[in-house]
Amino acid sequence: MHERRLRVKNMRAYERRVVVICGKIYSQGALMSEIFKNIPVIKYEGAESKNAFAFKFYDADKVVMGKKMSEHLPFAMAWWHNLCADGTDTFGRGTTDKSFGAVPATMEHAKAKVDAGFEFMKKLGIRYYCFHDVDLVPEADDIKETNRRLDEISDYILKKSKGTGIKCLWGTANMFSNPRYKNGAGSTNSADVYAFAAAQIKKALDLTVKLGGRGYVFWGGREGYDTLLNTDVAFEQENIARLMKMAVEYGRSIGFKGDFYIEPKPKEPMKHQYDFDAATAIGFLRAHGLDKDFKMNIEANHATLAGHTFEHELRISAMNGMLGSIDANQGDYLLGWDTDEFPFDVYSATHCMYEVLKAGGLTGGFNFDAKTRRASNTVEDMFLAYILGMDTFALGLLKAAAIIEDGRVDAFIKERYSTFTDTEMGKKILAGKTSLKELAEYADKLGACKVPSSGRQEMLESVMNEVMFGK
Ligand code: XLS
Ligand code: CA
Ligand code: CA
Repeated sequence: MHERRLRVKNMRAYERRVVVICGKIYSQGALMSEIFKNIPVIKYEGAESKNAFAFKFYDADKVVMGKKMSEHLPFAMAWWHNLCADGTDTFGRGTTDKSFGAVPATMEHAKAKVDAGFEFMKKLGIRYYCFHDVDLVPEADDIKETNRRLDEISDYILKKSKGTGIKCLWGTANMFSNPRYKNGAGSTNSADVYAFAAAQIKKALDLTVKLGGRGYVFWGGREGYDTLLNTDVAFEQENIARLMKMAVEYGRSIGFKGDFYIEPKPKEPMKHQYDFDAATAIGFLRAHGLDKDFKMNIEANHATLAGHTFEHELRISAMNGMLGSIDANQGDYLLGWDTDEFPFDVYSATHCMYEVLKAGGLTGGFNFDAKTRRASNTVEDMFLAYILGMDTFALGLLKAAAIIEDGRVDAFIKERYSTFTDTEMGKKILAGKTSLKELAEYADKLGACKVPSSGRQEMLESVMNEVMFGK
């Protein structure tokens, strides 16, 4: 690589060094000037606006069902997709420049990402971010050096966040990219790798607490297996539970009061992942006595990969008291993998917000675990993508509130089960005060059983359309 160093006068107040690599200019040393110069602060202008750089539906202070939109929707920026991902895919290298004027894979670059991230969040009115340890700094060969870098960058983030109100939503350790995790982290066959995973979790928890995080995520991308011919599933699952227990113990000992989350996903990168879906993860947590400290972080795209709807996963979590946080994205029904697209499906967002409203809100928030398409490769696209996602969920919130206020769906569901709530025998069943013998005698007396009432699915879907699109 041809590298030429020179010094130039900073256009602003002080001198900074720049490095030219392959004809591109990168700065060295912290540059405090505006990074997204052509992007304004994004404001709410309403549905009539044709300004691409304005919210049409996300009106932070608007009160919906007694709470401001910004409180219903604690949005978070995903450090990895927004500040690190450059459009690289299996077939080609990056299309998007995320250097932010610094030499990639240096601490200057790490700081430039912080500068870019905070400017980005401030311009969009986003109050939270989520991170993996290695999104923040380049990982060194020696973990002690990585940890030193993490201390330096977290000091810088804290300084940067002063007076902004911007905080961490959740942190996590990346236990899937480094080759040492090829056989898993908690589920690895190597005790040394297990120790490295523990060390990363410990540090990521320290960072989460330092940065005011509400939650800590376990996404088990490599916790699973490809073939039973080389795998002891029971052994691996117990080791994962041991690691989680140690994480809870350590987290509580350093004052972490938030929730731990499991983020279920059925596959990718492993063929079979242990946290297949919410029901599987909840069963695992209960079996290992972890259910008091853990909740779910439900990702829309993971739900559909598991063959469920987003709202199904939310409902299963909520009814078990374990709906913690949401990774708000969407997949593509024609592609069978995790595409992490920015959400535009208002039906899905409405179903999601219906579940969230019914559950009384989230203890976590809405992290946009989403990336712009490879072809959408400009800084403008980064903003346009978040405007789309935030507007989609704002619309979802408005429509879900309208469905609840309309009342027809709730009334229908109540009526649908009324043979249990309004008849003698139904009440006895619910109270657990009957037996197979008594029920059999009751059935005998009935002789023939009536077919139950219509499910009226089409009528209810019409109600949804009417509430969503009617005046
Ligand atoms: C990957 C996951 C991951 C988690 C955090 O599919 O979505 O990004 O959210 O490790
Ligand atoms: Ca995903
Ligand atoms: Ca995710």
